[in-house]
Amino acid sequence: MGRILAVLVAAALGLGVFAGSGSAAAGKTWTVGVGADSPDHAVQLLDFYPRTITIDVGDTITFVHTAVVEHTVTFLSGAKPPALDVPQKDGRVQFPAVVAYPQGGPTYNGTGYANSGMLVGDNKSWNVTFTKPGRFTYQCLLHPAQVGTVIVQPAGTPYPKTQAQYDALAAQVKAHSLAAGAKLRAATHATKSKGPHGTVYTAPMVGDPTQRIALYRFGTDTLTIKVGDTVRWVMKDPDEIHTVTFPGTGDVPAFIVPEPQPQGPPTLYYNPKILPPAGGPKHTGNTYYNSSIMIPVNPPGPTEYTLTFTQPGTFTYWCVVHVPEGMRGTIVVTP
Ligand SMILES: [Cu+2]
Repeated sequence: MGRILAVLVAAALGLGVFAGSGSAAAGKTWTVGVGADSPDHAVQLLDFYPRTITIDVGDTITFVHTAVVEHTVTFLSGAKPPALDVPQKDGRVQFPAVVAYPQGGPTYNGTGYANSGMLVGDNKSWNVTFTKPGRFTYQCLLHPAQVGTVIVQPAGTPYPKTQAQYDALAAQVKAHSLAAGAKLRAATHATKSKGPHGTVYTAPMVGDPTQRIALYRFGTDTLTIKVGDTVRWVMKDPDEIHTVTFPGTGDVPAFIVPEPQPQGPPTLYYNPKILPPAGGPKHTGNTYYNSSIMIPVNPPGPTEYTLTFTQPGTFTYWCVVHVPEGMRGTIVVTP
């Protein structure tokens, strides 16, 4: 008897007989993509797909990380975003846990702080169920112009779009933005000017926040110069941070150093090696040179870094923040 009942229940579920009763109360689950990039990761789209989604009370959104670079999905409910750097008494600078790790959820009613934590690597998705109607904005804490909106209608309100329609629109927006990013990349080069001693090359780090595009390259991937010439890197992207770091003969330093704790997740610190500038203004050989973190806003820091090359050779440098995305450049210094 029990077996027959089980078979009937399974058949009923398969036919959707119960749809509209028990399963509807659980709400529908939607998917929003977080970030996107070009296959070589040079063009980063700091966006959500779709950017605005309309759902009903009781529905859940699964935010799925769809890029390499870290993002967060963070509902601030009108509060200010937390600082990204917290100086400690011992001189180290912490990357705060409230940014790095999930907090709040799995429901959101329009108040309080609900954060996915950094979506990166294995931490690929975050679920939130919306319990109150309203219009709620959220952002990536690491890229403040990356903002999305969830419109929550009262339960049972017909949906304006299906997931398939959102996905199709998102694919169009993504393709358009990737094309714009490719154009920006093609148009971005180091420029030459005459200095008091040799040529000065200005290498721009750019993005287009109005189109939510960031370039994770240094303008000209391989720049060939002469001994005595100067390279000036200029950070112009208000929605990003970068470094210019020549590792020398060592490894590329980590940006964030985790410190294991007796309990819970590790505490995260900015690598003290990359915070201060290093090496001075003259590049005299294959040793460590570092710009420090270049940041135009929130709060503004250094936006320029200059090196005069005094020795021939081939020198590769990295942005230590964006190593997984291949943000590197090479200076070839000819005699
Ligand atoms: Cu970078």
